Amino acid sequence: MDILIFSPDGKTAPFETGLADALPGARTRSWQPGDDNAADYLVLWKPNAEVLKPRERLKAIFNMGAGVDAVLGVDGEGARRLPAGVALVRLEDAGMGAQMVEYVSHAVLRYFRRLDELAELQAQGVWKFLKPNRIAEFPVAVLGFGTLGAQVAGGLAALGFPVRAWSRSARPGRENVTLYSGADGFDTCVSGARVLVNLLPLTPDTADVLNAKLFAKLAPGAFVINVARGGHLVEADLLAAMASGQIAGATLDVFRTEPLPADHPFWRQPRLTVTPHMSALTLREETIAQIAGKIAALERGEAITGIVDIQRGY
Ligand code: NDP
Ligand code: OXD
Repeated sequence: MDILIFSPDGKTAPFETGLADALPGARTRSWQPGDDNAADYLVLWKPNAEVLKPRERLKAIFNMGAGVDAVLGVDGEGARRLPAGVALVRLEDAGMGAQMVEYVSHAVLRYFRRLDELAELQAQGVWKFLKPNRIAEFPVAVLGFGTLGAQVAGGLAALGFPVRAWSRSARPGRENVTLYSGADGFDTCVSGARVLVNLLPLTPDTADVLNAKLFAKLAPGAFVINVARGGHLVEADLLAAMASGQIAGATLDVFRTEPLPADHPFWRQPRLTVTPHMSALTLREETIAQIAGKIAALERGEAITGIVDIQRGY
């Protein structure tokens, strides 16, 4: 069995070794320009068109991340260059859920406990009591109730926040999380929310979802947390909503252009936290174990989870 590995940063050697160790008999190699030789499996992140060219024996493509937007392209052009009949498989959690819960909980609590305002007062040497927020009156809306969104929603509910979440398909929520779906559900989910968390996949349906219309539906002075993709956020709308006070602040981990350009206005917004796409890192050991487990299952002729629906885009 041949496994071909690609990552634009070229740091594929540990995956070659890890997958070979986990799958005795497997031959692993890192892609080099011009390599159009046969492979049974492709393991990749942000592939170029050459890597995705049809190749003999290819059975499945494993994406080394949860989001497949870099493979499919937001307008679906990537989907058209995928070899026909070959399953695209994404990472499911692989240690990212716990990291997302930590990151988002921290951002929500920081805003809820008014810690940024207190830090500003401290910088001015001002001892001033700030009225605490009441948790029961602090609804948080989580867009996306999948592998990561459901864990984040559950974590925030466990802290005591009234949590609403939004998914494409209608189904029951979970303890202390009210789940909405569809366009009507969207409005109810976000209306009056004090915090908005985005954990949707980037697809043609979800691109630009964080926009002025949505910000206007939130409670005045709400807080926005985007940990999904930069293409979800209309950046100018966020800056305008922050200037008007409709949005008090934001924590952003993902951007339309990454790294965020040095002259981008987001760097200079005092109430905006920028982190370099690290709210939930792809963990090497967990990733290798998950992909190797699925390859072994496919080789035994068993079904696997995490297969992307190309039409839906996630
Ligand atoms: P999942 O596919 O498990 O979940 C996606 C969720 O979004 C599902 O609940 C799905 O609904 C919902 N959804 C999709 N499209 C729509 C739509 N049009 N309307 C309403 N709901 C919709 O993805 P994950 O939870 O694993 O990951 C989510 C995203 O997080 C990734 O795609 C990636 O972009 C981002 N990410 C960011 C990381 C970072 O470091 N910043 C790390 C990892 C992931 P349904 O349940 O009905 O299918
Ligand atoms: C992912 C990511 O999608 O790291 O896994 O952004």
